[in-house]
Amino acid sequence: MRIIAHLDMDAFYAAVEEQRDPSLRGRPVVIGADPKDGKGRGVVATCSYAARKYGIRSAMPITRAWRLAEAARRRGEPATLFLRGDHALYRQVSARIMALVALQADAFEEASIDEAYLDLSSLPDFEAAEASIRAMKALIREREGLTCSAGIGPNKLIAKIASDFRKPDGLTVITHDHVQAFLDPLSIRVIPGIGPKTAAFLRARGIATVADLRLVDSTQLVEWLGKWGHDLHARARGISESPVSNDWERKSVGEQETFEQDTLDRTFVLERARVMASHVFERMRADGFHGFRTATITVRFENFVTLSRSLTARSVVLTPDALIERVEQLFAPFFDERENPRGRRIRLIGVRVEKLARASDAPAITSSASAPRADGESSPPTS
Ligand code: TTP
Ligand code: CA
Repeated sequence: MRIIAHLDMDAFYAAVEEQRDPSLRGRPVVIGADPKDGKGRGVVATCSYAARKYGIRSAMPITRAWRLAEAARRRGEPATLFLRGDHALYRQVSARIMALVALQADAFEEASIDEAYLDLSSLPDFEAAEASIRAMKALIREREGLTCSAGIGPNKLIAKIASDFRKPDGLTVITHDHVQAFLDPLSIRVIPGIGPKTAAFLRARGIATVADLRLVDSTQLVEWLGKWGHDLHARARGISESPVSNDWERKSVGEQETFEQDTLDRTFVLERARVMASHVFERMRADGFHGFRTATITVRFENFVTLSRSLTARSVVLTPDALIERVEQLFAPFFDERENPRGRRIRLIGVRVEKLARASDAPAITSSASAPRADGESSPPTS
């Protein structure tokens, strides 16, 4: 039987800012784009729990966050501080915490800048695991002045859902025989992989909780959702076999940029895309990878419809120029009727590399590209 823990830092970027400047503590703090007195562009990266009380959330347009903050201020509540964010600092703090935590586990997996899985299966029981995680939380608080929320369960799926169950500074332990009782009353949204669209689809069919989902048989789920239906059938039962991987590889390196003004100026957009591609390639190298196989671009139009397109090479791509070439090829259709028949202006672009390779991984040398894979998702307006 396995014992797996998931740690997730609380309001990570905002908490790091509060730690750097204690006068911010307890105040509404938003990290993200410049709100420019309500005329800013871009989104909220994260915000402190005090700002969440105003309804502000990650990924919300910064203009909306600004309006919520203004409304709160007019009600006489504390004013909100908007910060651009210091990603180099967040990465440093993250690296220190990860190093601290990795030492304590049989296997360790860095899942994102502020989340990690730990395999604690060599401990005698869940009580010992709970004591170990409590000690880890105290250590992180002592060394970095930061709190995190943790979940312990028989697999990664349950550990992850449990860490989100009580936030901030929570610790939730779900032993094997309590998995179903824990999951059943929860919203289907707690299951990783169920986003707003799948949730709406399922709710329209009367499926709102994990208990509801568990009653749907797998052929029905597969009919509705394709192969992912199988996986979902297992997840509704709290089943997940995926290992905590010791030799963790970050799955992608990417960046995106919201333009000051929506534009269809091809020269401008492609120049930004080239700069972004070079930067992404450099960061990938700095992270210890020598190449990638998949290049992905994202385009968000003025009406917020967002499309992604990618190219996967059969062998590892090793040069920044080869990335730039792919990025140009992927963006080209967005300036004509192929991907942009209505001539919509572009609001945001992104560049990402995936299927990353370390020098020891791959025998491959060059770059024969396969056909573009249309894996983009159109999303409805978000504001
Ligand atoms: P999260 O763990 O999703 O959020 P959080 O740590 O701020 O808050 P919580 O207490 O709910 O866990 O993300 C971790 C960091 O990643 C977050 O501090 C900022 C960054 N981030 C973005 O830049 N954009 C986003 O849309 C999200 C969700 C996070
Ligand atoms: Ca977090």
